[in-house]
Parts: sequence; structure tokens; C-alpha cells
Amino acid sequence: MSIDNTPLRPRWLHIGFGAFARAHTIAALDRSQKEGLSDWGVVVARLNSGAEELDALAQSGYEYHVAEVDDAGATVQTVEAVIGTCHPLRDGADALHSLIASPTLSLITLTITEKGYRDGHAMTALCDGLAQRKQSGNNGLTILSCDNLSENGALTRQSLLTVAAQTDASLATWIDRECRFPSSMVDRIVPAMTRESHAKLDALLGKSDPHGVICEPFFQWVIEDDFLGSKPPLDLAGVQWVDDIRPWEAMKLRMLNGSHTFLALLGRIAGHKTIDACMADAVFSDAVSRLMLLESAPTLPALPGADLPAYAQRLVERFRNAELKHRTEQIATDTSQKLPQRLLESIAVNMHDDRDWALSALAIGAWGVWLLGQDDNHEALPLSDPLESELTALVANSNEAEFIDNLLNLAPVFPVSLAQNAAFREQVKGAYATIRSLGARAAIAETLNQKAFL
Ligand code: CS2
Repeated sequence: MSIDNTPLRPRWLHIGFGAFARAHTIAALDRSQKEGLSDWGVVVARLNSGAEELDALAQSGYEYHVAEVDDAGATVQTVEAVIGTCHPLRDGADALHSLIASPTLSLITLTITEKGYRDGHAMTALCDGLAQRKQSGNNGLTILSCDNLSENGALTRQSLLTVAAQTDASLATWIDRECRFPSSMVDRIVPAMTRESHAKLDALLGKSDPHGVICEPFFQWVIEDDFLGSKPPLDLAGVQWVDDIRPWEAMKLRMLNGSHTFLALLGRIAGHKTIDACMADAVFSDAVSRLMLLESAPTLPALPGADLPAYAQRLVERFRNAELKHRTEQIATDTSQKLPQRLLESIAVNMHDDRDWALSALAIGAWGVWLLGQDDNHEALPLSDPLESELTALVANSNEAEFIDNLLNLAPVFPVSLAQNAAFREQVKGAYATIRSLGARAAIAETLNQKAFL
């Protein structure tokens, strides 16, 4: 790891330096720092690929740009909060462990995607670093998840303790006693950068920035107020501190991300390559509003002061942002990891309350269609998912009649309570069959007509 000559200290380590973290998490610290004085600097780490990219970032003085775009124009932020980089494959695992053990460090943030909490890689790196920290006699620190999962703090704690307990029970006890795991709800639409979006950014900047990102102007970060020692200086960036994160998470995951997954799967099967293209199609924009208001919002835990119709309207406007070109295929990656918190939790509540969930059923049925590998125009649909081999085998070994039954038996995705519910299976099978026979767009149109929603 190398640290530049700067008044900022390495107090914060961010693991997972992808487009989202650049435009959301690290950009927020940068905004706050520019408003007021603080010595909080960030060291950014990647664990798998991307070592060369971190080298290049160091060579450009750790500076990158974030362009917020919509139809009103663009605003560019120059982010200067990064003071160092770390990559275990370049610097050796010890460099990351020593950084985690350092007494100056007090916060680790994570954007490791949904699957990162299951595959053990990031958790093992964290555990080894925390073992060194414990060994050095330093106190604990705060580990803050910024991934789109329900109760992401509790999940981080659980994943870490499971890995720690496998090698050293006393380490697990120390982590549990000494560290804090607040949950957080993060929100900003930041599409993965493509050749086209890089060209657009470079044109805006008048120079090339390979580390820069394009995103929407909207930003939200709600964090559970449970930190060890001083909190990072994020107030000036508009961060909200709350005691109970759960209603915030549920609102965002079910209304925004649930709709995103609905649009990504059904939209792409119908031939729409981006979210704004889906929203320009009246069948899809109508359906997504109804999904939010009639199938997601009524399932949410109470959140005093929340105006859900206004929230839904704002989401529709954000999804219409034609400057982002947010690819449906990108959102459809890792769907097996996304369905539970985005759609299945609200389906379970709707079934319990005897409320209609026909549009949510179409999204689950559409995942089945997606796995067959072809859209409505016979174009190939890519499968990128941590359960890829199980899913491919399931498709190969099932005949059409049993395919959805077999899919719904996939335990890591569908909780037993839903998988064993005959009404759930029948509705998903019906949705799948309708998409297979009519195509995605007509299946949505028919569902909207049949339900005669008000
Ligand atoms: C998207 C999210 O790719 C996806 O799965 O639904 O990344 C979404 O854009 C963000 O959660 C918005 O805050």
C-alpha cells in the first residue's frame, strides 16, 4: 500500500472499488470533506481483479471524477478523498491485514455485492486482518455494509463470525465484542461504465478519466447509528443517521430494486436493452407503477413521515433518466441473490394478507424464461450468476412440465415456506406459461387487463 503526502489519514478502508462505491460511498465523504475540515482519508481495496486499475489510480494522484447526469445537464465532482490503494494480489495479503490492524483505521465499508456475503473470500480477508488487530492489542472497529441486502449489518456480522469460528473461537468472540456492524440503506443509480459512457464522460471533462463514473443526481444513504468511537464526517453529504434501519431498507429494496428486477427481466426478454427504454413503453411504465403501489408499498413496515406514492413517483422519474443507459442485462446479473429481498419478501406478505401479487409472479416466471437462454426475438440472454452451474444443470435436466417446480425447489433462493406453498407454485407456473406463450410484453398487458386494477 502507498499513502500520498496529504493531511488526510488512513481512517477508512473501502473494500470493493467498483462504479457504485466511487459515485456513492466515497463521493459522499469527498463532498463532506469539501464542506468542512476533517482528516478522514480512504484507502480503497479490491480483492480479485483490478490491481492494474488501482496502480493507474495511484499514478493519476488518486483523483477521479463523478458526473451526475439527467435531462437538465451534467454536474461534475472531482473526488479527492482517496489516499491509497491496496490489492492482496499485488501487495501481498499481509499488506491488507496490517492495514486492518492499524490503530489509525476505524471504519471499513463494503460494496462486495450480494454474493460476497456467501462466497467467503471477503470475509476471510477481513477475519485475517481482524485476527492481526486483536493480536496487536488494538481495539475493534466499525464494519459497514453498503450492499443491497436486508439487515446488511447483521448479515455481515453473521458471515464474519461464521468464518472466524471455523478457525478460532476466541477470535469470533473478540469480533463480536469489539466490533460494530451498523446496517445501511444505500441508493444511487450508477450503471457499470461502458465504452459509450466513458466517451461521454471524457467529452464532459474535456480529458480522459479511466476511473471516472457517470450516475444520476439522486443520492441517499441512511445509516444505523451504531458506531465505535467517532462517526465518519458524513453529515454534510446529507447522510441520515437512524436507530432502526429496517423500514428504510425494506422500502428501497422492495420498491426500487424489486421494480428494477421486474423491468430488467421482463424488459430484456421483450427486447428492451435499457431501463429508460422500458419506461418509454407504456405497458412497462404502467406495470411498474402498479407493482410499486399495489404489490410493494402495502407490504412495508411503517416508516413515520414516508410518503410512498411520492416515493414511487420519484422512482418512475429516476428510471426515465435517458442519459444513464442503465442496461437491463446488467441488473439481471446475480438474480438468484436478488429475488429474496426484492420480491419474495413482499410476495410472502401479500399471500399472508390475501393481496394480489400477479406482477411479482411475472417477474419470478420471467426468471425461469431467462434461464432458457432466449428472448422473445430469439436473441441469446446471458446468464451471469453465482448459481450458474446449478441453474444450467437444472435447465438441462428438467422437462418443460417440471422445470418451474424444480426451480422453486432451489433452497438458497426460495424459502421453504414459499416453495412448499401450492398457491405460490401454481401462480408462478401460470406466470411462466403466460410469458412462454404470449411473450413478456403481452403477458404484462394481459395481466394488467385481467386484474382490472383501479
Ligand atoms: C440495481 C441496483 O444492478 C442492480 O441490481 O437494481 O444496483 C440499483 O441501481 C441501486 O441499488 C440503486 O440504488
